[in-house]
Amino acid sequence: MSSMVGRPAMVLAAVMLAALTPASGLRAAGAQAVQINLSLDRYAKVAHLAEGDSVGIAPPVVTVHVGDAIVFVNDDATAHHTATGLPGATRFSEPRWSAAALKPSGSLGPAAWSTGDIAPGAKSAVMVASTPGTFLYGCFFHYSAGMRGEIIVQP
Ligand SMILES: [Cu+2]
Repeated sequence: MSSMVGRPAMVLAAVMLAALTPASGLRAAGAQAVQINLSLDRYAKVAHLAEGDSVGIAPPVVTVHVGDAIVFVNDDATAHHTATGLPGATRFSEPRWSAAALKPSGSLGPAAWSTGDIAPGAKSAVMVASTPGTFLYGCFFHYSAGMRGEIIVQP
């Protein structure tokens, strides 16, 4: 630390460089690949979120940044799962999904999105976080069983 005190010009240069570097460039260098596991059997402990209870999703809440990649893994031996967005929802309530909700979207944000059907033991396609916000989602097949989760996307 004492060497930094003696070199204010270098510290200033480093701060200026950081400020000038485009945020997107920093994000690309540090983009995360986050995995979320799905199984009602393996993750049977109920999590009490502010938006309502969640079960079968581990972890039930993840925080990522715009541009990060999220992959959902079906850890069940027999059951099919999905991660399907609840557009505009701020609480877990009964969704009005049609079969169109199963259409894979490849990214997730405020509009309708879904991984589509994830077969037992399979992984979803990469879902890229597109927009900052808090996004609730659930399993198309097991929503009423409490299979619900939350993704917080930071800028
Ligand atoms: Cu499910």
